[in-house]
Amino acid sequence: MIRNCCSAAVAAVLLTTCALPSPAQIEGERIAISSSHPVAAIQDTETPAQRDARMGWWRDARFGMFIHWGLYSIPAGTWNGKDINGIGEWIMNSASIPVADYKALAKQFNPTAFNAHDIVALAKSAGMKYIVITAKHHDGFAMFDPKADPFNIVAATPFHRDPIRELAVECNKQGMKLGFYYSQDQDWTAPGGAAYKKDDHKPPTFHWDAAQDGDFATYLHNKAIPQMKELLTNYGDFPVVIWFDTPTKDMSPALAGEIVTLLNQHPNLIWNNRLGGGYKGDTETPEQFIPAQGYPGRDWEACMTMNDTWGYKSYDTNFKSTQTLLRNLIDIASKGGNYLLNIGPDSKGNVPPAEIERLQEVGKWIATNSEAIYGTKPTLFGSEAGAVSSTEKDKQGKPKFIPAWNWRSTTAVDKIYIELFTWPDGNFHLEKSPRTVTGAYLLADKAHNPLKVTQTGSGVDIALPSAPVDPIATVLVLNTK
Ligand code: JFZ
Repeated sequence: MIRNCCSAAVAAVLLTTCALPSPAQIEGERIAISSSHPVAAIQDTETPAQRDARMGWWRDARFGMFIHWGLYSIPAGTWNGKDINGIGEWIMNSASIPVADYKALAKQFNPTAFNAHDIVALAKSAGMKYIVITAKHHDGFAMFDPKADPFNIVAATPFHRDPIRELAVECNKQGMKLGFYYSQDQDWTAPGGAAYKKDDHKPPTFHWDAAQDGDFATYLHNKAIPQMKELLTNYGDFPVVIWFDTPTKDMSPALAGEIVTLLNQHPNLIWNNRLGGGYKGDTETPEQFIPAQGYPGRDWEACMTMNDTWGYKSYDTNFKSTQTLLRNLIDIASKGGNYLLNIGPDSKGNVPPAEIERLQEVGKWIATNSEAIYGTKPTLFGSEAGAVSSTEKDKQGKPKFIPAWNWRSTTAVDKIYIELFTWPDGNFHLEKSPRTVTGAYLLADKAHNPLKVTQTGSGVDIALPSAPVDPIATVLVLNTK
């Protein structure tokens, strides 16, 4: 019954269990959580109080900036004169670009307009509390300065600068937190790196260039793990988050355990549920959607794009409105999650103006209403979120959740915040209040002028002025006991 899960590297860890790893089950792109793995992760051993302390800043933050930036910003969605379908950072895979041709892009990468100060200031002005940037995406190109592997922005480009270091310095100066996205499993330019089948971006894996063939464990030992070590130790207080992605079946529990051994050396680190090998990580990561009820009992973060791509595509102008983005933030906060909203800088390092504009508009609202977002608890109500349809079905054939887009709610110890998306005529009526309401005012009203509160049995009525302060969302504050 001796299994290789007790390899020397693994056994060196203090907290080692040798339960037989159940094989990771792949369902679509999600790897099912297995109950046992060869190396105990911090989540398996910490007390609830330790966990609350570790997750505290992240839970309060509610809003972060995702940055997808790399060589794919050069083709920007076009290869050999043809527009390539799909998300921009997948262009090498979608267009089956040979490894040598893709690697050659590095010689042209000179993003002299990149300005770490401005990007951190932009995140701040949007009300974001942390940034997560692609240190290495599936294309294998490192946006930092690793000794492990020369295919990186400092060694292989005329730019010769390390934007991750520059961001780390600025984040320190401006009081922003910084995390790194690292594609630990797919690496399309390293021999042995996994590659999802193109078109649907799902398993099984395949290669389109013989230069990709090789052994996955060797790739992990020679490139991914050494690079992650460098990322974890060379950037001062950062990263506070490691954002893994797209695990395949290649990431066995034993191999993932080697990564966990490394992560365990950084006890404050937060990492997501996409490592693979059966590790559940700290956070659920719904992508491009907001789960109807959040994930009760789990921390979660919805990551979303502003248009239809993560990495820059020159012709994707399908931007969501500020109203949609802001209401997403509120909706997510009301369900106890975080919103990780993406920007995709271009090949010069410029952030698209449409993205800057929207972030600044969101930030304007937050400047007035931050109290209703940061550090709040989820809604005490159920019905305002909507109802399950008795007739309509969703993509998985489950009853469809129909949201009632008229208000959301967030909670503080002695306050209930009501974010009103449509303005009720003169009066806000609550059929049933979860707490006794002792007073009310509009958050945008600096004087906190009291609004008339009338108790109606188990419910309550709040008299409102004739027009909303902000047509996207006006926050009504209920003082409660
Ligand atoms: C992944 C990446 O492939 C993509 O390029 C981007 O970085 C995004 C944030 O993450 O894409 C995924 C990952 C997981 C799912 C879908 C797309 N999923 O779980 O449904």
